[in-house]
Amino acid sequence: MTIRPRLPLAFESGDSPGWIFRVFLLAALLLAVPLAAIAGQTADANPTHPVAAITNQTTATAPLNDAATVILVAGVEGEAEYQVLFRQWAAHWSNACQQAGVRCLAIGLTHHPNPTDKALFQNLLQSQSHTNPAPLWIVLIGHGTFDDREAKFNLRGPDLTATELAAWLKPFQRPLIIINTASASGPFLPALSAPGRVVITATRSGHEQSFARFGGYLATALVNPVADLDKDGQTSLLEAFLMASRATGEFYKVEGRLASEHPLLDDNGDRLGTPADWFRGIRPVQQPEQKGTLDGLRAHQVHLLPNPAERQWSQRKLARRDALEQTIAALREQKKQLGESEYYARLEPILMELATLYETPETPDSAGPSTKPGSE
Ligand SMILES: [Ca+2]
Ligand SMILES: [Ca+2]
Repeated sequence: MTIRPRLPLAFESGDSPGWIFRVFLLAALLLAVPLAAIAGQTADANPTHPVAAITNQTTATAPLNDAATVILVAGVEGEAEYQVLFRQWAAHWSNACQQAGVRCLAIGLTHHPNPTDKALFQNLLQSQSHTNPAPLWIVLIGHGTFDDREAKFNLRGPDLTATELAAWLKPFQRPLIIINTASASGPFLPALSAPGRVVITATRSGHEQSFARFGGYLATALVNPVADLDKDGQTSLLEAFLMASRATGEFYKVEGRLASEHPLLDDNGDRLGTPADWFRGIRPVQQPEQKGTLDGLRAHQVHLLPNPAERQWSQRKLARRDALEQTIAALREQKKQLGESEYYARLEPILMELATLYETPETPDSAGPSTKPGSE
């Protein structure tokens, strides 16, 4: 199977089309050789991770990539209608994981007073690899509260504060994707924002305390091909966020109600979230402050269910590709200061490495050392 290079999101209309064409023509020529070695890869076994009172869902389709893990945390439902909804959303996630061959661990779907769900969650996080190049997804489904000082996710038993979760996640060097779909989840975004992480919240502040519907739309958008805006055969986390945010807005519009939730995404570690309506297609056209990088690039590199070509890549190789794309994005932001010739001089070796990466058959050591999330 041949993997085709994609035009990095970092490119925009200001880049010389002719120059980009030349580099990608070279990449295309390199790719004329079938990647026979990739076709011969065998699937990794999907490891199981038995933890008390946690559902461990094995997969029907084992992944070729190193294993990513999704931890679903279902909070206290309150009323019966929410129990039905939260379980539906969790089922959507579970099905998506199964389809993708991704390990899915769930907390809060079974009743057990001891240990508390909070303790289970903390122990489960501690037991996860802190350095695996594969992403660790943390998905909170439930209700939240905010008392003007601290946002909390409401668990059975003791609640979980944004500050506590931030402390638990501090030792992790691996890519983290943290999605809090609860009401009043906004303060989780600045608390958890860091380089190498994608943070999504259902609300833009702690004051949006009504039941949030965004989580339901996101759970169904994750593997929905309709959300695939750039038509590369896979729905990125950014694309799912955009679709779910727009569906959420549409719900309130159709109901004739004032929207009580405004989802945000942060993936550049600047503690500032970007809403969906600041994107045109998959490109951000506005940023919270006129400095630094835009949100969206990293989230567009993350796919719960990659297309068949990307499923052949190891996580280390994907991480290198993603890091090169991030470097291009950072370089592009310096284009004016650098001047055109210096900009293209610096761009060329990066694009050459990207082309070589696409051309090189997958071997255990071909991708080189893993990139640290913070360096991407
Ligand atoms: Ca896509
Ligand atoms: Ca941001």
